[in-house]
Amino acid sequence: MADYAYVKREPGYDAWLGREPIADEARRSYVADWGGAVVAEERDPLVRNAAKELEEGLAAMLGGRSAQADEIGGARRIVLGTFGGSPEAAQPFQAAEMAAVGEEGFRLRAAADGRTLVVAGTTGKGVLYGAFHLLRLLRTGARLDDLDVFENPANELRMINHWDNADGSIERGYAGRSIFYKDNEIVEDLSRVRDYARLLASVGINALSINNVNVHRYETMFVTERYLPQIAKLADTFRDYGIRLFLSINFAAPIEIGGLATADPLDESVRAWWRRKTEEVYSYVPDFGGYLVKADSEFRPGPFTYGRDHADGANMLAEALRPFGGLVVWRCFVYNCRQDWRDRTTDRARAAYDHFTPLDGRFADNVILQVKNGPMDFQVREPVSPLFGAMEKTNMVIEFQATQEYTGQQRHLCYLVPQWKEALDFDTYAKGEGSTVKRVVDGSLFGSRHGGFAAVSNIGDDANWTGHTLAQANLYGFGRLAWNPELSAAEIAQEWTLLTFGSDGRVVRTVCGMLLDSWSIYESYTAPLGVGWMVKPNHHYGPDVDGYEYSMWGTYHFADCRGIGVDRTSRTGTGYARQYKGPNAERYESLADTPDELLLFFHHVPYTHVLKSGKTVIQHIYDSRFEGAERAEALVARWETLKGLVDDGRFAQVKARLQEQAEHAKEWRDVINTYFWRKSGIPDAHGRKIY
Ligand code: GCV
Repeated sequence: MADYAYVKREPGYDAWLGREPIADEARRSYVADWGGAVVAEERDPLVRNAAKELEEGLAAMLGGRSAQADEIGGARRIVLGTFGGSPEAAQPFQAAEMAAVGEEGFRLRAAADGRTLVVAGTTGKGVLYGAFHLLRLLRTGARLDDLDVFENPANELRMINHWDNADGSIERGYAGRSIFYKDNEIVEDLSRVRDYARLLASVGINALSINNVNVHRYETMFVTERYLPQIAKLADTFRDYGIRLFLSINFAAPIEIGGLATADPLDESVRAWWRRKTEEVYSYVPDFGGYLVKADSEFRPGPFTYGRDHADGANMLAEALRPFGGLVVWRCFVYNCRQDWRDRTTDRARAAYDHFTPLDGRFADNVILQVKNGPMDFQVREPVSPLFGAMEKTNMVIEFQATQEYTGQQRHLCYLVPQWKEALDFDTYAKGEGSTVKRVVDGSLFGSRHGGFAAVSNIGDDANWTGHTLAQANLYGFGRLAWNPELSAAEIAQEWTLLTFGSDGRVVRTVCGMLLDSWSIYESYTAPLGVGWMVKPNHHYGPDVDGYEYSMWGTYHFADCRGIGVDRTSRTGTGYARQYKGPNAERYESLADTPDELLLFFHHVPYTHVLKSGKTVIQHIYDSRFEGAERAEALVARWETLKGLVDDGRFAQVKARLQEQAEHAKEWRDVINTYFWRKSGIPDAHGRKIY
């Protein structure tokens, strides 16, 4: 793991909490005027951290001076506090205004005296979020004179899932090694972990699972004395920033470390074991969040071994956690990963719905099902999982993948917020029009007790956290969206760019433009029309059209000399399209109505099939690969216009990644085009070079 003192000085380390002074002089003096002093009288550690963040953030914006009134000379003050603990913070608000602020919400207001800016919340956590919001406003140029902001988060759970292993490796990690572990121990120096907690809190993340959902030998022992004292220290660090710690557990732990002969969730000795373990965990971490569980999925143990179902398994853990207010986050990524590719009746896309919908109503109220955004596995394009909207009596969290396993592994630029927005805005029609996914997971559609967002982390110990500097925008965007799913992808891109690179108009326009184009660029040179995969097996980087075609993983495209795609209609295919409700089912059942970008996910068509765009499928395959590779190349040129406007370190880092992307996009173009030309025998209408 890189040395903390060293990485801290590296470009990109501060990410969107950058330390650069505000460049514009008029703005700087305006901020200085308002930021004369930061006043916080409560002892609550979160209020203290809020004040510290504001003080340090202001000092940085103003050029490194300490933000004390006499030194900066500002006439006004910023007052922070809770309504209950600080009369001065409560003063500008009516009772009803205070009552409307939830546990994690905040209000910012320029008080009538014209001298005080108030950051107030019901709890210290709200004050902390308010302070970070104010810092964001200060950096992004907001007027403060009439400031009046009121926010509550839309979602209860705003969670990051780490796939970090105790040996320091990270499953699907593309930004170095784990910041938590080395050689099967938890690191002693938590300075970097603390900086991470600050970054997460600044975008409203309030929950974190710290180990891989594939729980191996050492991580199985995380619920024992061997690790709990160190885990408690991690939890302390995160607690100061309002983040609750969760652990991924091994369903077979009662056997592997408990000396029992079974892990049957209905066996009383197994239940008692989990109750005892859980009590022990809470004795070290009193506000422990709960367990994240991958069970009966990709060779992980689970209740199926004992003839039990997912509700039996989840409810056993829920029972152990209930006395302490803990949650079970139970993943729905369950499918047959030992499928015979010759078997055309089994469809992996159907699996989660088929497994879980019969269990609706059986899960305890402190169980939340965690459902990947799509039915397969974080492809660049998938339909939205039909599980959303299909379980009225079950709590649900949506799972996104910030780590770019299938979207360029942080070597390619792929800003995922637009993809996530599409999933969140998707109408499930579960209770008629307007039954969007975001309303399923925020709990408002079915009145669920719990819900929210989770994302698989994209950070590691690389100095800039995410490998590709611009991939920081995905972590930032996830947090912002989990807090407020109504923000647009463009607004989030703009905020992130302003905070990360400053306010130069050319930088902001160029970086935002690149971010917003990047998903479509990545999609266009990789797998066509929603078919997915076509990647090299195991590591999933780079093109291999048949890499998974004759494997056991259930991810096929069925290309032959005549056509391509998976028939998922109910009339002639797997019937997956019928898992959707009303107009969605009709749309996907119909070849004519399925949108082009998902065509091959739902239908097997000849290469000569004409798309809504007017092109044939084969011509679309060729055109989009050629265009995608060109657009990837153009990203390099777009970035180069920022030379001298972005610091040299980050400029060079991003440029190198974009150049690699441009080269690799050509590889994608040529492999895909050659494959389909050879399969179909149909030449490119424009006679371009295909090998
Ligand atoms: C953590 C995909 C990834 C696996 C991952 C799995 C999951 O299959 O390739 O690395 O395992 O998803 O989400 O559990």
